Amino acid sequence: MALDARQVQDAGDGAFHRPPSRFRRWVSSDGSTPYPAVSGRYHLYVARACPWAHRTIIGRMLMGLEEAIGISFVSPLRDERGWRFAGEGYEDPVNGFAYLSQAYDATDPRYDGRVSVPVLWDRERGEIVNNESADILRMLSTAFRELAEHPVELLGGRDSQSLRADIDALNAHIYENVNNAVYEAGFARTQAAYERAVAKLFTTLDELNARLAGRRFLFGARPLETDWRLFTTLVRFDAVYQIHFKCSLRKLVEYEHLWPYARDLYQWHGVAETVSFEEIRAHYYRTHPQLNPSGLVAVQPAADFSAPLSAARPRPES
Ligand SMILES: N[C@@H](CCC(=O)N[C@@H](CS)C(=O)NCC(=O)O)C(=O)O
Repeated sequence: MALDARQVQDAGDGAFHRPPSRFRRWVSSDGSTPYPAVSGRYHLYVARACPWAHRTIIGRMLMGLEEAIGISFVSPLRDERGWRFAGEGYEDPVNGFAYLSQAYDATDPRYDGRVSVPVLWDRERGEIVNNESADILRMLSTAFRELAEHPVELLGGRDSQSLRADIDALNAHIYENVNNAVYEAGFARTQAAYERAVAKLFTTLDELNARLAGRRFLFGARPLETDWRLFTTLVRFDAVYQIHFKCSLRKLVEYEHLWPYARDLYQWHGVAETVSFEEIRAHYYRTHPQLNPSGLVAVQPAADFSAPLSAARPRPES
């Protein structure tokens, strides 16, 4: 499939290289950019299947930005023209687009890069503001804060500059060794590139597991941005990455601390409703024919994200 061939960027080393996102403009609350944070002006285009888009779905929900920022879902299955609004819950009421590529064309007709989710769309200017999930998640908890119905602190507190640096550093570490490493394992073209990706992935999961022995979340008692960025990979791990991307050394459920931690996040108020295992499994198993030519969808693993947490890890307060 052409799109996947493009996604698997091979620099000659058999390794998967994710191209950088192209639209990186910022919404602001202080007039410092041409994109002021205004209720009703921006719209999110997302796929429930996608771990990057999932970050933004969670961020919008946690902050209570559902009224301020609209959302549309693309179908889990991309066709030869990419992400599609195929009807039956997958519609674009804002622009009536049939394909997400129309949003990219409207923004820059010469754009020839990947048509990826998530996309933050500006209804007023009729263009994409940003298509990088890390930026969008950060904007949701900062620039959009004043529009949020129940804002939560995802960066550890306004005055905490040193914590902000730690968050950025751990985000980068987890991106390189977990979020993107599963793709590097899945799309590697050589045994060596695959094994390198798997090695760094599990070294890092082991490290994170140890870190969580002493604390409920990565930075303490409350989940921050980094926890949610890790969560969207963990929640897909056993259902997809462990099988489809051959991240086979261990399963999430085998980790003493990571598994209850992932359940804790899943059971956090409102989060389970953002997870669609159906769409996740349908998307991965049926969208990469080079990895799964039969298109058969692996059944959902029995381990239950809703299973009660032990008293040592109490259920989150509502
Ligand atoms: N760096 C981007 C990556 C987004 C991304 O790769 N999304 C995937 C879905 S999981 C996609 O839309 N791929 C379409 C393609 O590669 O053509 C971000 O974090 O927003």
